[in-house]
Amino acid sequence: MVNMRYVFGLVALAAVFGVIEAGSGSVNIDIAAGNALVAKKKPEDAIPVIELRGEGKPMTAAQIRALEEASNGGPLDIKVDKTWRPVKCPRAAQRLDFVTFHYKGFLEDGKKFDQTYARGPIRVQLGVGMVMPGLDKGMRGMCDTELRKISVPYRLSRKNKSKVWKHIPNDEHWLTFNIEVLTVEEFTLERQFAFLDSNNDTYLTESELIRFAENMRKEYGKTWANEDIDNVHAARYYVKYFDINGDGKISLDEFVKVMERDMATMETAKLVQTQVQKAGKGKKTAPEGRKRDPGFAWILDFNNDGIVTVEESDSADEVFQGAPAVLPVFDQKDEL
Ligand SMILES: [Ca+2]
Ligand SMILES: [Ca+2]
Repeated sequence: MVNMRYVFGLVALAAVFGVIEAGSGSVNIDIAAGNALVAKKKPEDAIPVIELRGEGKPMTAAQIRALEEASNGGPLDIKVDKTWRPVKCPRAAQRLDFVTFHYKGFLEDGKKFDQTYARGPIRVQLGVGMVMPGLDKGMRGMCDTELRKISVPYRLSRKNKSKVWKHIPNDEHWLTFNIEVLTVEEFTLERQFAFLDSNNDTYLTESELIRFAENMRKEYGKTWANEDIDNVHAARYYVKYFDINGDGKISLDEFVKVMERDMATMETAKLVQTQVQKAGKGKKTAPEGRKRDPGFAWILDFNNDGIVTVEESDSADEVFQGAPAVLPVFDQKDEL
């Protein structure tokens, strides 16, 4: 659904671009050609917006988006209105923190499409693809009990359909969320382990990891970037990656030890990268990809540099069919 007042505003904008011909009955969003036309036409040619309203087909949401982004000079970003902030903020939410929140969601015309107050709050981990990119970004820095109004443009509201997000409209140009954060839980390895240990028995098993992946997809629309990855293979690989004493399951101690080992390696990689960057005088040399996810997808970062490149992700379905290159072998004195 598209707010009509908004359409008129954009029609006026389109007229400025010179892309709408009065009476032609069609709307052509060819910005480059439009700019060429603007150069030739006199300013008054850009005015007949009112006559246009009744004519031609209404613009599609995609056409309006193209116009708006052209006038913006690039993709649109979220708008954040800090409605209310508590005086005390024990933890401002950062990437990987767990945030529990309520939302009321509104369409462009101000109509409420959904709210979570009746069915209970949502808990997500930030920065790992559990929530639409616009909200993930807009909730950074929020504190317990803080209120924000976050407006999310189309491109940043895309999310696979899932149980938790099933009420989010798919074709809305802008969505506005009134967010109320209940709690921000700082990222710790213990908390990450508990998040993966869904049956709360202090061990992670293959079947539990498979269920975790299934649950992420069904509930939050979160999937592997490489859809050829087989959850059974990935779970087997994951257990081998963490299982120090070889009993086929992962204890909290094992999890923490292997995570800390990897995080130390990542720190070193980052330091080296910084040195290289300095030596290269600002030349861009850092690997491109997604930041490493501390959940099931931790095992995707094969070279332990903290970034999951497209190559790493693309090769993962094959790699997971074998054994990890680095096995969790620690000093005998450290044996659990
Ligand atoms: Ca368990
Ligand atoms: Ca990597």
